[in-house]
Formats: sequence, structure tokens, C-alpha cells
Amino acid sequence: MRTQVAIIGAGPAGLLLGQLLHKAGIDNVIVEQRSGEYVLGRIRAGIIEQICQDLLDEAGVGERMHREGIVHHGIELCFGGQRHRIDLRQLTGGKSVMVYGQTEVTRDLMDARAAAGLPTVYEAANVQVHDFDGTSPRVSWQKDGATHELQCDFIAGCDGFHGVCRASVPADRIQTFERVYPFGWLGILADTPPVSDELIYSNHERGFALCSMRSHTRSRHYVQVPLTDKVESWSDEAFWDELRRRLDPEAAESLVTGPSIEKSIAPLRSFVAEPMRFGRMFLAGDAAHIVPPTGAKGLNLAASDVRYLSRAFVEYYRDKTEAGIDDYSRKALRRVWKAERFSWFMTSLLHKFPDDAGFGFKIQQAELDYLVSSAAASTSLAENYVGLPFED
Ligand code: RFL
Ligand code: PHB
Repeated sequence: MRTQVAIIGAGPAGLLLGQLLHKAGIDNVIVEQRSGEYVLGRIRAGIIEQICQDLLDEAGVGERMHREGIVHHGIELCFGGQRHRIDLRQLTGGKSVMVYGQTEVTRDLMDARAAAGLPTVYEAANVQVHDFDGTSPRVSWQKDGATHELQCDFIAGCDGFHGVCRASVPADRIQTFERVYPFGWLGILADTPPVSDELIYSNHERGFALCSMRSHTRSRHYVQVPLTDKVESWSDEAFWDELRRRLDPEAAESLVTGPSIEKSIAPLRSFVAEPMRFGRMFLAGDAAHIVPPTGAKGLNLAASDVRYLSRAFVEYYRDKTEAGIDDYSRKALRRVWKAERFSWFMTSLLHKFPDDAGFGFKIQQAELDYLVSSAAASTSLAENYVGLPFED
């Protein structure tokens, strides 16, 4: 089998890249180790930046998002028992974000791919990438008792943090930067109305909490927990009680509880691999970097890499120039590090750090107070939250 671009991974990065390349007439095959249902079962991101929305429109898959997604013009920061609104729209000259689940984005992309009859290999075992340093890279995998091989011009490593692409790069050609945080997020999804019209990010002495949503009838909430906690030991009731304690009195009062549909614990990590190109293999999305979810940037950053990479491939095939692919890693990393900084900042600002004897908490309160009372500081938060502009 032969194609132009072999894409490893059918998460949002791989599927979006496949769709954008298809629109530009570039052949691609996606090879995914899991089943389609498994990929759709992962409950993850919920906030879509304007530039990610634009890209989904460009890929021809934005229609349902515009119909069912909820546009948010602000967020609320809760500390000292009170909520303070950050008016994203006013502070950014009209920008906003969209509440629309990653599951839905993935489903829309999968449906569009199937409708266009594009090849996706699901449940591919032992996926391997070969010869990406030469001019004829290859991908191999096992399925139905046989070994399969795909020849290609380029490999796009969209296979997430635990994928095979980054792991196949010799150690002396890659540098990694990492911070692991000493806590995780316990998240639940429930068919209960959201607490407020907008997201609430709460800094509390007991730890961070976030009230988010997927629709007007489905809420998504998180509380900071120690990494040693097991999801089985958190009953729904214990979760709701803990969330309520970390909110202001009015929000706590209006919290509607109900049985969880999904409950899981995610560790928090900052991670960047440099560079993002190795010969004819390119990394995009979580395969190259991870952000803690506090800034709502992971999915958006995956889309931003894909934007740069798809344009680079289009220039290569249409204009016969390698300038775009040569500049991909530098351009992508420049934006990645800004999102890393913002996600680290939001995480540091809002969480309880176990080794803090009190000074850190006081500094957080001062910083939050400054953020909500200074136009300069709230503008900085708002412009990062809605997404920084692209370099073109
Ligand atoms: P994914 O989604 O991990 O997809 C990678 C795909 O590659 C497959 N794969 C392989 N395929 C073939 N061979 C192999 N060897 C393979 N190894 C892996 C996997 O099965 C998978 O299908 O990466 P991608 O596409 O880069 O997308 C990244 C996003 O999923 C991620 O950044 C976001 O979910 C992060 N995130 C958030 N991002 C936001 O922008 N806004 C948010 O509000 C937000 N909230 C979150 C989040 C992530 C969370 N968790 C659980 C990590 C909230 C949470 C709780
Ligand atoms: C979510 O809805 O899952 C969500 C929203 C905002 C974040 C992280 C997660 O910062």
C-alpha cells in the first residue's frame, strides 16, 4: 500500500490533519491502534478556541459545532468566597470560546472521513515507523493475523503522549522538558444543569475546583485530588460534597447533583519534546507536548500544530517548496511554549501545592486580586485564554 502522508493516530490531531489534507487533494491513510468506539469513549476537552473553530470550518466539519456548541464570552474566577468575571469578549476586542466536547469534535471528524471514503485502519497492533530519515519512510502494523506495510512520503506522528513516533526517535536527537505536578483532577460528567452560565475556576484552601459543562443539561466538573487517590474510593456523593465546599455560597447553593455518567482521575503534567521534526517524520499534538488542563489548551494546541503542518504539506505538494516543512518545528514550538507558559501559570495560580506552608496561598490571593482589578492583568489572561494569534 502507498500514500502521500501516513498519519499515526485517530485522535483530534490525526483526524483533523487527514481532513485538511484531503480538502487539498493530498492522499492520506490513518493508522490507529484502538477501535473507533474506544477513541470516542474518552471524555476530555470541552473548550474550543476561535482559531480551532475556524480550522474545523475549513475542514468542513464545523456545522454541528455551530448548531449545538455554546459560545462563552467570559469565565469566572472564584476565590475568597466570591466570584469575579473575566469578560473575554470585551478584553480581547470581540473574541470568545466555544463549549463543545472533544468527543463531538472527534465524532464529526470521523463521520466526515467515513463519508469521504478515506482509509482508516483501526485496531492496528504493533504499529512501527521505519526509515523516516531517508526519502522512503514506511509504517508497518499487524492486523487479522497479517503484517501490513504502508509506504509514504511523510509520516505525521499524531499518536498522543504514549505513542510510538516520538519513542522511535534516537535519544541523542530529541530533548524533552517536563514538570509533573503533585496532584491530579478527579472529573465527573453528569446529566445535571451547569452551576452557572459560564465556567467557574475556583482557588480554595481545600484545593482547586472547576465547574464546566457540555450542554445546558450536562455538566462536567473537576476537583483537585492527591495523586494517590483512587477513583473507586470517590462516591458520587463524596465528589459533590467536596465540589460544593470549594465554591462560593451562591454557587454551592445552586449546585444540582445527580449520578455520574463518567468518573476518572487525570494526572497533571507539562511536557515538551524538541524538535518536532525528524527527517520525514513530524510530531503534532500530544505526541509532542502536554499541558495541564487548567488553561484548556491541549486540544487547541493540537489543532494549531495541525494548521501549520497541513499548510506546510500543501506548500510542498502544490508549490514544490520545502520552506514550510523546514520551518514547521520552529513555528509550532514558538506557539507551544506560550501555551505551556499560560497553562503552567493557571495551574500555579489556582491549585493547592502540598509543600506550601501558607506563603504560596497568600501570593495566589494577591495575584488573583490583581488579576481581577487590573485591566492590564485581566487582558493578559483573556488574550491567552481565547488563544494567541498565529504566525503566518
Ligand atoms: P490523542 O487524543 O491522545 O490521540 C492520539 C491517538 O493516537 C492513538 N495511538 C496510536 N495509534 C497507533 N499506534 C500507536 N502506537 C498509538 N499510540 C497511540 C491513540 O489511541 C489516540 O487515538 O492526541 P491528540 O490527537 O494530539 O489530541 C490531544 C487532545 O486529546 C488533548 O490535548 C486534550 O484532550 C487535552 N485536554 C483539553 N484540551 C483543550 O484544548 N481544552 C480542554 O478543555 C481540555 N481539557 C484535556 C482536558 C485532557 C484531559 N485529560 C484526560 C488528559 C481535560 C482532561 C481531563
Ligand atoms: C472541560 O470542560 O472538560 C474543561 C474545561 C476547561 C478546562 C479544562 C477542562 O480548563
